[in-house]
Amino acid sequence: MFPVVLSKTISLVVHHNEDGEIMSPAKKFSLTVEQLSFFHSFGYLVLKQVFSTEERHLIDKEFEAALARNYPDMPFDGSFRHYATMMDEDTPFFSSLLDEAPFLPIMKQIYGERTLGICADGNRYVGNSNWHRDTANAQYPAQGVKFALYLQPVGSQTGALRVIPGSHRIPTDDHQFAAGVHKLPIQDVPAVVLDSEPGDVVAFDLRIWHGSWGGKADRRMCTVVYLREPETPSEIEGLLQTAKFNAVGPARDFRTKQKFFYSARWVANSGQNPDRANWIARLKKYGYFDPPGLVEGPNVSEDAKKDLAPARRGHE
Ligand SMILES: O=C(O)CCC(=O)C(=O)O
Repeated sequence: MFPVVLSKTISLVVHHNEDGEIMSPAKKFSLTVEQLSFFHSFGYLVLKQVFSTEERHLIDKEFEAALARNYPDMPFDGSFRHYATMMDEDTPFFSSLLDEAPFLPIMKQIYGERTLGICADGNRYVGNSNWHRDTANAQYPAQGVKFALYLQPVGSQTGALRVIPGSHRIPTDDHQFAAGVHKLPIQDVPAVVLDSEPGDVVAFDLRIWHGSWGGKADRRMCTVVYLREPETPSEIEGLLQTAKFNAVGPARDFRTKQKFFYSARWVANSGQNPDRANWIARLKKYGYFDPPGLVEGPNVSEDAKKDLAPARRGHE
């Protein structure tokens, strides 16, 4: 494992707690040259204690609210994964993590102006996650980075993320490698286990081979996801595939009450966040928001659902 202590500076962004009190200033982080080089070569980083105790409590509370909103009639019983986007007014602190520090400054180091903020969400997992890549299983893989926050301690026997270092660089069409990974029990694939404590963040390239083993029902994890702006026709296709998946995947695979991925409010960007405005303008240009169901509005058509392959992700 490669634990990382980030260099911290103070940002100007101020957050309020549930009582409206000003919280300690949000911390702004930047990666060192060595950390950036490690990320590019090996495809992951563990960022230790990014969030304070107060921030962690706020995240826990917003997580509860978001998940409860999406399953009003189906309390979590461990039979399937629960999922909720966390980008709206009921999760103000977590929503801000997509638009602001600590993740956005790091992303600007990794992708520069090609960074596109895509989503923030919460998950209640059930059991193991089979080995998979988040985008590179698709014909046209999008490139991106996921920041994962495990809300409980996780280790090698209790559902910590495990990654095959450097595997984000393996070509999509290397089917022999994929077959080799899938032949072995999850825990026997040579990999690095990324132990994590509440407050830590595990960052990984979406193309890296990853999975988890030994987790019990209700392993709680939030993510913040960015993509790299596409340049070539096949990269544009990768972005559009992601849009199509996001449009119907959560409702279909995780039976969420919410039948859209982005609220009308998120897309309206009423807080006038300049970075979000910029992402939305660029995403619109590619037709990212076009699939029915992606943005709050008329119901998703059955045709749009049928168009999609089954869940791309390797977990329930
Ligand atoms: O924690 C897990 O079980 C897997 C997480 C994962 O695969 C993901 O977020 O892409």
